[in-house]
Order: sequence, then C-alpha cells, then structure tokens
Amino acid sequence: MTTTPTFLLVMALALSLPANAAAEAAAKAPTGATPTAAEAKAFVAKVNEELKKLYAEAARADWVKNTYITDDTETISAQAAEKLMLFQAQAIKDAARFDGVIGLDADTARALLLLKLSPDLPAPNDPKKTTELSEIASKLTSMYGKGKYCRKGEKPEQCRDLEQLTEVMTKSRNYDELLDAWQGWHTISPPMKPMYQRYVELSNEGARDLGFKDVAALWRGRYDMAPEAFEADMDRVWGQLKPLYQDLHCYARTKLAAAYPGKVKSEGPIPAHLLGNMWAQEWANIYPLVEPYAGEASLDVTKALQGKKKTEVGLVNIGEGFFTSIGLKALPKSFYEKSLFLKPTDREVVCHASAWDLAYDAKANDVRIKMCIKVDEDNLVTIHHELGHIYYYEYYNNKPVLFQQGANDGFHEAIGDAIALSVNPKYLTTIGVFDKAPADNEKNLINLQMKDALDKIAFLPFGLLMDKWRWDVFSGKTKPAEYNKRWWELRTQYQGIAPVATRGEASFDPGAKYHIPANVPYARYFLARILQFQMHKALCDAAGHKGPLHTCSIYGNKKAGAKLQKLLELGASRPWPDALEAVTGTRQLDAQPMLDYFAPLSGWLKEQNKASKCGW
Ligand code: X8Z
Ligand code: ZN
Repeated sequence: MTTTPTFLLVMALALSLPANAAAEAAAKAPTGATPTAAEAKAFVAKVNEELKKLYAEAARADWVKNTYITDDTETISAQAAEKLMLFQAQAIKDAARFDGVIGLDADTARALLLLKLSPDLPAPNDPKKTTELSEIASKLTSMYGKGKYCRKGEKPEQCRDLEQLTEVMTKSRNYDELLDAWQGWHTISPPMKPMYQRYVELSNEGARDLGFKDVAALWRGRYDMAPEAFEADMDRVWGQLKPLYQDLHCYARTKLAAAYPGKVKSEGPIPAHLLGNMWAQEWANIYPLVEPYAGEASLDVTKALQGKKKTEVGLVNIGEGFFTSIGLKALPKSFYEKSLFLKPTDREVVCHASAWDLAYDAKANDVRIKMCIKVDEDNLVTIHHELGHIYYYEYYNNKPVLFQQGANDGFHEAIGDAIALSVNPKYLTTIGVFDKAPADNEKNLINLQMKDALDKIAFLPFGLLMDKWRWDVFSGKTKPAEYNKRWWELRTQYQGIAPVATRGEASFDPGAKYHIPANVPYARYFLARILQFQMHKALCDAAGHKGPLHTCSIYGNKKAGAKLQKLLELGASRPWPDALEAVTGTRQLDAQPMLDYFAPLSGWLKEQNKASKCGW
C-alpha cells in the first residue's frame, strides 16, 4: 500500500480553495522537509488541472465581453480574470518550495518554469489591489473597443469607429482627410493615461511580489535565455534587416513626396499619417503610390476576391482549405457556428482580430476566431494568421495546459503568416481567385516583392519599438511625464516617421494601439516576422522546392504539413531552440531566409535610391 505524503494532501486541498485560503493551507504545510521530485510532479499535475478550468472560465467570460461590451460583461470578465490571477500568484509562490529539488523529470522542470512565467498580469499580494488591477485591465480593452472619433457638434451616430477611420487611412489620398482620421483616432486614448499609469504600478507590484524586478523582466524572461541576451538577439536580427528597411523607407519617401507635393521632406521622417495604416506599421495600402512598374499585370487580390463575389466566410474557407491541403485536420463544426466573422450592428465589440481556445481540451474542442471581416487582401492574410493560432490550439490541446502555448509566443504568431507566404499568385490562380497567373517576368516579380515588403519589411521597426517603449515604462526608466515624448522618439528613431506637430503629454498615443490597452506583449510579432521566413524555407525544403524562396508555395504538400504538425504538437513542452531545430535544423533566430526571400527587391531598391540621400 502506498501512502500519500501529508504535503500532497495539503496541496490538493490548497488548490481547490480560493487563493487566500490556499495561502493559509500552504503555510500550514510541514516545514523543513525537502519535497521530493514525485511531489513536484504531483503538484504540477494538480496545477495543470486547476489552471485548465480557470483558463477556460476566464476565456469564456472574456469572449462574451469582447463580443458584447457592456458594463456587466466588463465586470464578469474582470472577476474571472481576477480569480485566475489570484490562483496563478498563489501557485507560483507554492511552487517555490520545489526550487532546487534534485531529480525532477524534464517535463516537471519545464512546467514549473512555465508556471512561474505564466501571468501576463501578475497579481499583487494585496487582494484589493488585484481587484483594482483586473478591473482596470478589463476597462482599458473595452475603452479601446468602443473608441470613437467625434467631431465637435456631431451626433453620437455620426462619430466614427476604428473600422470607418481605417477605411479612410487605407483608401484616401487626401492629405488633410488622412490627418483628420489619424488625429481623430488618437483622441480615444488620453482618458486611458491615468488608468494605464496605475495599471503599470499595480502589475509591477504583482511582478515584484512574485520575485521579478518588474513586468517587463517577467515578459522578457520567457525566451529560454537571459532577458538581456534575448534583447540583444532582437537587436542583432534588426541589424541584419535595417539596411533593407532604410532602402524601402527611402524609396517610399520619394514616391510620397511626389504624391503629396510640399508635404514630405526629402531627407526627414515621413509624416505618420501617410503610410496607409493608422500606426504606419504595414504599408501595403499605399502600393498604388509606389508601384514599381505601373500597368504590369494586376496583382490586385482585393479586386479579384470581390470580383469573384467571395463572402467573409468564404475567405475563412479558403484559409482552412490551405491547412487541410497540407494534411492538417478540418476544423470542428462549432468553429463556424461560434466564431464571430462579421461586425454586429446592434452592439459594441472589440473588432481587433483574435483567435480563441475556450476549452483547452481536445475532447471539448471549442476554438473560435473573432474578427470583423471585410473581403479584401489584408483580411485574407489576417485570416491565415488567425488560423495559424487555431491550428496550434488544435494540435497541442491534448497536452497539459502549461504546455498549451507556442514554443515561444513568436512561434504562435508565425504559423499562419508562414502559411500565408505560400498564398502567392500561382496558388491564387490554382484555387480560382485569379483567372490567369500573372506572367512570370522581372517586372511582375518586383511589383509583387514590393507589395510583400510593404507589409513584411515595413513592420519590423514597429514590431521592435512597441515593447522597447513598454519595457522602459514598466522598468520606470520612462516616467509618465514622458510617455508620449519617448513614444515619438522611438517611432522616429526606428521607423523614420513623425507626427506633423509635436504631440505633448496631454496625448497618449501608445494607447491608440490595441496591444497597449489590451496588454498583449508585442515582441512576439517582431520575432514572428523573422521566424515565419525561417519556417517557410524549412517547409519549402521539406516539400522539395527547387529555386528561389519567393517562388515557393507548399499548397497541397503533405510532407511540409507533417513537418509543421510536429512543431504544433510540441507546444511549449521544449525550449524554443529545440522546436526551431526540429523544423529548420538551426537553433538560432536568423534573418537570412527573409533577406534571401527579398533579394530581388533589395538589389532593385539600391538602384532606385542611387540619387537619393537616404536616412532621416
Ligand atoms: O494583433 C495582431 C493579430 C492578432 S494576434 C491580428 N497582429 C499584430 C497587429 O495587428 O498589430 C498581427 C500583425 C501584428
Ligand atoms: Zn496573432
């Protein structure tokens, strides 16, 4: 007969109680005795079980809030988040007893590490402060979701939301109209500033209570290397890509100067509102202004999709069709029944696209996306992006919940994008979106690469600076009195863009970007831009692709699919370099595949910029 150690009984009891009771119970645990590896394993099993329930509960409440914003759903979601935060904080503190225990198996050691790093929003010891923190968190996301630009004297129904203002940013070529939409959207965030400031204080207190220096140290600790080494690695790959970004910036600036005479300085930063995107993060919408060879075969995917009368769900079907073509499973019926694909007209929702797992369980299998889909090229790419998240969920949801994450968060963001790199004109012709593939010639190639680079290359500095700003805010290096000043310093330094007039501290421009109020770490998107090309290359190699990387599509290739599936199944069970190695054979973040992909454009840009003085 085996006997259960007292400690385990206490733990089991503690974990089924609310967090403060759990603390009490844990405090009563026998002291002095060194816990065994078997106890650690049992502890992890119990935490996984409990976390799974709490994650699912919090996700469900959050789903309802995000798809139906009211004061009530805001509160319900805050309460569920609070419960989860309290449990996480307590479990992390309890887990400290296993520090230094000898003989842990690899899975238990990994799970304990992941547990320690799991909270995006760490709960302070003081329960009142945790309540306050979860309420602010919930409120900030709704404020963003409900954000509207109202001109003086306008009736509420005339005010414009982000979708309407985005329409202006993407299509208008009228300088003043663009500026008005840009400035208008940035009016939603000043009321967030005092709340954000408090949010930083409270979550930092929580991080410190868990043994981290601040929230940023916790976030940066998630990359299986020292936080400083991780930051240095990001800077290293940025260094590899910066010259290409500067060439693209230089060329775009010349074209924009011609499109907006007298408005763009030939050697300075580009006005922030002219790049076809509210945050100037991706520039493909200004493609018509910068098209290298006008009049060559049209690569207009939006026109083709609309011409073929594709519906919003039709776009999702196209995305799913790609994943199934490489041998991955079909999505459950409930995905189509429960997802939100269209912007409701009768209520407020958070339209920013996202992918959800509401069950964390293979059997219950409840995955959904939330997206206000429009039938255009941007949305087609975003659908592939979201489905990348969904397929990760689908292949790791039989694992313990602490392993139900990407190898790191950059991997999670990279899967769908890596697939979307195969969504090229040839593929679009195969599935009947294009009637005829554009001719395979140099001019079409440069046009296509320009369009790709406007999204992929243009994004890099934005992807990098978002968290550079946030890390310094959390560490206290950037004080509230200079939130906006620092934001624009970084925007100018990295992106080479600037606002038309100084934006003082009465503005809170970072708050006008979803991931700041929603507290979603952003370094992941920078990593994903790099990783997706590494993955694309590896999948193309697996598919036996010959020739330059930019000509590859893995559509229909089961060998590539099998390779991808292996990565998805690993989840976070191994350190990310192991996962990367399993797919690509290398353990390092590497910009080379991305540089190889853009080699044709890179040479072409250098020619174009010969007479220009680049930089800002
Ligand atoms: O937020 C997203 C996705 C959801 S994870 C739509 N992205 C970043 C953004 O929109 O800023 C994808 C690209 C970068
Ligand atoms: Zn994503």
